[in-house]
Amino acid sequence: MPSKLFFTTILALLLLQCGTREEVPPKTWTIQNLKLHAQKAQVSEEKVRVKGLYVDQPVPMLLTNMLWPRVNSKMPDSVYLLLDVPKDNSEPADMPAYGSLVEIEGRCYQNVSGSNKELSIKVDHVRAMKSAAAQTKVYRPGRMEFQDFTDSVTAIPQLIRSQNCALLYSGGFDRAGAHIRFWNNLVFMYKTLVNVYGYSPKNIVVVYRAGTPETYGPGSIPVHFAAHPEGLQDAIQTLKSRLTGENDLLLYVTNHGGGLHRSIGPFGGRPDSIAPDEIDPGRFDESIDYYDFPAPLYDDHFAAMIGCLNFNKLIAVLQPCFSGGLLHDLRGPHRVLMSACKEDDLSYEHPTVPFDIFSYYVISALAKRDHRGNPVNADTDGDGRVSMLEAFEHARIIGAELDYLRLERREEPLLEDNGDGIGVFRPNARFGDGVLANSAFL
Ligand SMILES: [Ca+2]
Ligand SMILES: [Ca+2]
Ligand SMILES: [Ca+2]
Ligand SMILES: [Ca+2]
Repeated sequence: MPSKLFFTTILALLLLQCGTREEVPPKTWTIQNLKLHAQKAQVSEEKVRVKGLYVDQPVPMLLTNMLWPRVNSKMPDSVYLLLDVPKDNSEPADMPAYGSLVEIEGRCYQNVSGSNKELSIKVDHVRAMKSAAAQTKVYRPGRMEFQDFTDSVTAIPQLIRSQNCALLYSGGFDRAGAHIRFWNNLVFMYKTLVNVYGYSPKNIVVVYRAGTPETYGPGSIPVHFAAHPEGLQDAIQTLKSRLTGENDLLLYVTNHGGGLHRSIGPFGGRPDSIAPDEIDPGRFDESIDYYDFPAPLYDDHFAAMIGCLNFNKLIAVLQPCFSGGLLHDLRGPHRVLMSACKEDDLSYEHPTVPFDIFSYYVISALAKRDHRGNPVNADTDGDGRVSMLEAFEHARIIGAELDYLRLERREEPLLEDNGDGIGVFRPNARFGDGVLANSAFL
């Protein structure tokens, strides 16, 4: 009898304990602390609560700050947390608005995606921290907005086909970093080259993410190679066979870039220790991201690859953060190089359309229309053609007018074409940087 009483007591205690455990709410974490915790301990189906800003693009995530998805530099690991949203809960009506502050409850787990070890939350509950009405409306980048652009461009006659070549590149780092705007930028540039300037599709090499095109929207373009070292090398080999020394090469890079930020410090990139060539005060090599690959592409290697190509003239439009630092590496005669920002600074997404600011205005100027087909006239000298100098000036002036996110300092595009590797913010057609760009056309 005493033993029966003993077991009953133990059973009651166990049940009580289990019941109590069930009722203990999961610990509330910040994104940063949960990431630190996951680095130290193995997390597996651990129940957690996390607060953050919710976004659903390019994949569902919590963020510490809405600036991160806007800049063209890889997000630090501590500022975002991937979310697994259950299918039956993924209807827009059930999910919070883009950019709103939420508390997520769910179970965290780690998996390996490409070269990255990712921490994700399987979402059980989402609670908005403010009512929908109280939320500040945040611009959510869309996927279909360039549909009108593709419809508005008509193919030009076979008669005036261009012999020029192009390399269009975007890596994106990983699925959390590969923004929709990178693809939109590529599509806008590709359509402009083919439909407005008569580039032959066989002379345009597209290197993008894992090597396959996005499937959304009717504006799809071919993708030839994956954005990893072998893919880029294959792209260079292809261009070698297309370039004769008499045709031009357009190089367009839209992506994340790394370098030395003037106030934040290192942000990717690397100290210029291997074959030193840098002249900036920080002596830093800039980098461009691949997709799902552990190391980035450094400017020295990129410049060497471009340098082995036999083009008549190189026209480069460089969108990544720190892209001003690529100008010195890529310098040379017969080269018009333009960057979205300075060597020590970030470049940004456009605040109201799903493109990057600098790229959007350069491409619109060249296309003579925006992505919706509205006419754009950047031909300031009225000769009926848009020179690379006119396209740069159009982007520089309109970009400067955008008081984007009330940033203390906006991005400052640079143009370099006199071969000294130093870009200027105000080029001109008569002397120094700008002379070559004034006579350079697609
Ligand atoms: Ca370098
Ligand atoms: Ca550099
Ligand atoms: Ca003109
Ligand atoms: Ca210069």
